[in-house]
Amino acid sequence: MISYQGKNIVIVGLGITGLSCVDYFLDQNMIPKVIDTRNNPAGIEQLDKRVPYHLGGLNSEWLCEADLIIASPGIALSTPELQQAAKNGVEIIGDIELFCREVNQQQGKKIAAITGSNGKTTVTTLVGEIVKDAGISVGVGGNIGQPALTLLKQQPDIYVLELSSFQLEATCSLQATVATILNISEDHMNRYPEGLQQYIAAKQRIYHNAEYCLINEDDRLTYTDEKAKIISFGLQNGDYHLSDDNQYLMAGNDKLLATDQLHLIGTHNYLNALAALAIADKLGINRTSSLKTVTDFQGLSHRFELVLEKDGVKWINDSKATNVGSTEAALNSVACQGKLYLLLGGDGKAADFSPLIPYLQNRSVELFCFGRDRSLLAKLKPEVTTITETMVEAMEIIATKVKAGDVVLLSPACASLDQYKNYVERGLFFTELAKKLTSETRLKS
Ligand code: UMA
Ligand code: ADP
Repeated sequence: MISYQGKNIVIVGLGITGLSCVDYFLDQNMIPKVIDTRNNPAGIEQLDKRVPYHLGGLNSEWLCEADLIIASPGIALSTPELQQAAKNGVEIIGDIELFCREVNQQQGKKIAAITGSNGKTTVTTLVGEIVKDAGISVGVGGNIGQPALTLLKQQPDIYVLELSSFQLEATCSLQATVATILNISEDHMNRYPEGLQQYIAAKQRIYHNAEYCLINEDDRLTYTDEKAKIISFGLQNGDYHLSDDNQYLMAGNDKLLATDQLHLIGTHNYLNALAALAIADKLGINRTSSLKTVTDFQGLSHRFELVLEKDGVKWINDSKATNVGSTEAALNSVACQGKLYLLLGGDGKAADFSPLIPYLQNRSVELFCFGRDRSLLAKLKPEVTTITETMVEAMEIIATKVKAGDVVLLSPACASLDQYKNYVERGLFFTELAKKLTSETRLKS
């Protein structure tokens, strides 16, 4: 373990990242200090009694006296108190940086590092499954919800990390075996006052010192000038691509898998499968084994998930569509013979929703907009929009209208936090409500 003995360490944020950092230092018999701007942060009950903490604001004195600050991803590095500490010469890093410094000391460990505006969790999970099924020990973590530092104790041969732009901003020692930016579209603009370019720059950090960079041939924003070995995936072009008719996943001229054999649905998911296969190849996984795992992979809940098909109506839960790009992917992939009832709503994080407009033209669609940004969303196609305060009100109306051939799609293009604990709660609520409302409709008829 790298030693931080004698250093005055301050951890900012007491969520799961902050707690994992506290554990990391306690394991070295070092007692860090902790700050959280919230009065009652999630991790306070689990915090070791020996650790001094400051809640309800940032303690500038502690920050400026620190030798090292570990900032959680939820706290912006542009926060004035952090900027002041940095000006005073205090080093500020994130948990992923602590993790990378440790792994760089270990011989023969491989890291697959995955970022992108959308598809990170799907690809990270799939690569993790591929490695595990090949009989190689694997640790899967990062933004996916398992803090990276907790993986060190397992000592796996391969680490598969989902990394957010927030985590990458505070990381400089990552040396991935293979690193990818799956795609880039606008997200988290409330954290990037300088705009998209600042968000892209954070994502691009993933390629630094990587052995292989996996780029998306169809998305120039994922390209890199790094002096690494470049591989690519894409729809028509790229080392890994789809056949002309989308019927096969291909590597060069080799047919890998027929897409109708996959449980994953939608073109975006075929691209995810290609990216996962490319990563697995560069990790040295046996191709036959990888293909079997991809074929068996069921996809993840709340991501373009068909949760109910009843009386000819499909109800799709895509609650994890928390930005415009993911809703575009859903609208691109949804097959609907009748009318599409699209539920949009929540906190748009200062996004520009207008890229959705072309997907709503020349299509039999009704929009239901709810939550904080409902009025902004309603501007997309006002003539066919109903505005409600909540998703429940919208679904109660939809349930009275749907006919065989129709699709009800929750793909909100927004974060859920204005009305729900998280996207999972929103997705479960949609699913339960769909089941309840369709059974009531049947009783009535
Ligand atoms: N917060 C404060 N004051 C503080 C510190 C945090 O108000 O002093 C707030 C943040 O603004 C945020 C919340 O507390 O709303 C949680 O922030 P955190 O940094 O404590 O979060 P953790 O619980 O440590 O979880 C973080 C990631 N959260 C964020 O990036 C906001 C988790 O990603 C990640 O799974 C976890 O570390 C493990 O690596 C979540 C996420 O929403 C799923 N990520 C964003 C996304 O995917 O779009 C980037
Ligand atoms: P992330 O971890 O980046 O948020 P997820 O795999 O959890 O990605 O998927 C989030 C949302 O993005 C879901 O709505 C999903 O259907 C959609 N999605 C998944 N893969 C892609 C992709 N390659 N391009 C665009 N949208 C995608």
